[in-house]
Amino acid sequence: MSSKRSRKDANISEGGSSSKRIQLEEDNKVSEDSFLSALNIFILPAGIQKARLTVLKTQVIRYGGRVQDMFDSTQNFSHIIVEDNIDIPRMKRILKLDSALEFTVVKSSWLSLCLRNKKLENCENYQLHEEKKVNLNSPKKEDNVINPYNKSRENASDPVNSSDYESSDENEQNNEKDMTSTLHLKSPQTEKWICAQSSKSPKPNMNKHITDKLEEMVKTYESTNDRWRALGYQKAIQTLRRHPKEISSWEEAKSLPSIGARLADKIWEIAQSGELRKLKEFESSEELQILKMFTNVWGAGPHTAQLWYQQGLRTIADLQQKAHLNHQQKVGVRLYDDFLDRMPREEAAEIEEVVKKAAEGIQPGIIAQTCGSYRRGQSTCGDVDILITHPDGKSHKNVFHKLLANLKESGFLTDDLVSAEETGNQKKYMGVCKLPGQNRKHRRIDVIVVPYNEYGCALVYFTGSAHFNRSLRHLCKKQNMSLNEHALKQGVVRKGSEKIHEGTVVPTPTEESVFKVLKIPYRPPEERDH
Ligand code: DCP
Ligand code: CA
Repeated sequence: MSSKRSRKDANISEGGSSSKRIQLEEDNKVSEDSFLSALNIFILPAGIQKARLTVLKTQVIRYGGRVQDMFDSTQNFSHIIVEDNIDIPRMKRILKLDSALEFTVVKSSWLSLCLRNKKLENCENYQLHEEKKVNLNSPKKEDNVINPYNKSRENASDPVNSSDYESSDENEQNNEKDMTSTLHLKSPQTEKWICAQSSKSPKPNMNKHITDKLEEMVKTYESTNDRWRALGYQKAIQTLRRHPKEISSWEEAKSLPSIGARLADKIWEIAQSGELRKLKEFESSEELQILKMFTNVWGAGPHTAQLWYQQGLRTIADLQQKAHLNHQQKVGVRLYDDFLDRMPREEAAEIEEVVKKAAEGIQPGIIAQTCGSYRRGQSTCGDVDILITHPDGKSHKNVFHKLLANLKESGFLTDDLVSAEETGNQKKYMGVCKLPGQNRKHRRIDVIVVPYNEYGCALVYFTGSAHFNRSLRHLCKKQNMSLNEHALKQGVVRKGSEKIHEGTVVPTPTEESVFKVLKIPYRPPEERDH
């Protein structure tokens, strides 16, 4: 599964280092109208009244801040906002966070205070802290250190990282159960897991005429921020893709996992008539079409789209002329058409070649490998994700800045979206490139530099697909392990969704070793295209 076009979740976490405070000047200007411009927040809806939530979100955006619609633990949030009575364990349970907290969590009354006083107030007295062993050596995280690389990647579309945020625990558990059901086929044995299976199904999708229409429904619900409907449809699509025969009755649809009566109605309607009235309705709604278009601007999510719509903006030209755009949105608007266009894989190969050559010129022996949909063998790619490392374990460190400087000087890199994002020992650049010559389009490019001892896990992660990765992570949980782009750990102890022991790193020098430790058969990249 490929994530939404060129825009993706923040793949690498953490923020706040001083080296990052070189963001484009534009982002740092704080006028009265944008006193919240340093905020990139996520508001946990649990316990907050819907109307108040809407007001908070709208006001934060109104004053230059960013509000992420979905929680993704890999994002660089400046703050997580919670209702005043929510404590950290409850927040972590709702968000299914099981590692130590890396975010500044603040009570919602702090946000109200800022909005009331029209200034960014100190949040110290409103901050929630996790109870943990005191480590006298660890520096205290400053409250108001804001990561200037808050990227407004509002369109995070990883449903498993999202949550219904319903306030009852029962709902939380149901959601977890529900989501897991799409990741394995209702069996604890590892061979039944999505990640243990080849995406090259022996049979083609017998219900493509149905899943194509349902995909359109997902896109619409994503653009209106209706994540749970989008997720419901996604699960049904997965089920239908695997169904060995064409659906021939309502009952047949209804009998399948993740398909309830209402979805069965829709599926049966398409099966019978080839059409879906609801989709037609959506397609004829000017508002929905415009929201969809606005959420396709890089750096804009459903809330920004809604705000623009409420401001009376209707076209991309309107955005260009009248909207208050941040730097990334300006690039997204200017290159709107180019970014929407998936490039042929041959072009991705040419882009890889340019980067590879430049990297080798800086550091002989360097490895530059394009991952993502390209490595999975897809014929078109939304962007190019290039992973860079060096087998000597240290020379990769010299490459990041020099490489980007070279590629900018040659005119290959035309725009920065995120100049440098660091997590642990990994560094990531997100930007725009253009191959030399006539009639070339601007293309989205990510360059990620990783140390060699993290290369195996980084390769697995950045090769994806995102759905495959989610399945891997769930399988890890079942085996008391954890996996991210840095490392595979075993002996992880979880209490509920909380990690009470981080576990120990298992050396995984290659992708094969990751599969081996997880006790699933190795799948080459083209079989991970789930
Ligand atoms: N990734 C992930 N979870 C996400 C987003 C990304 O695990 N929510 C990983 C898996 C993806 C890889 O990062 O394959 C690259 O992300 P892309 O968004 O570039 O996705 P693809 O390359 O798979 O698709 P596209 O062709 O649309 O770029
Ligand atoms: Ca990609």
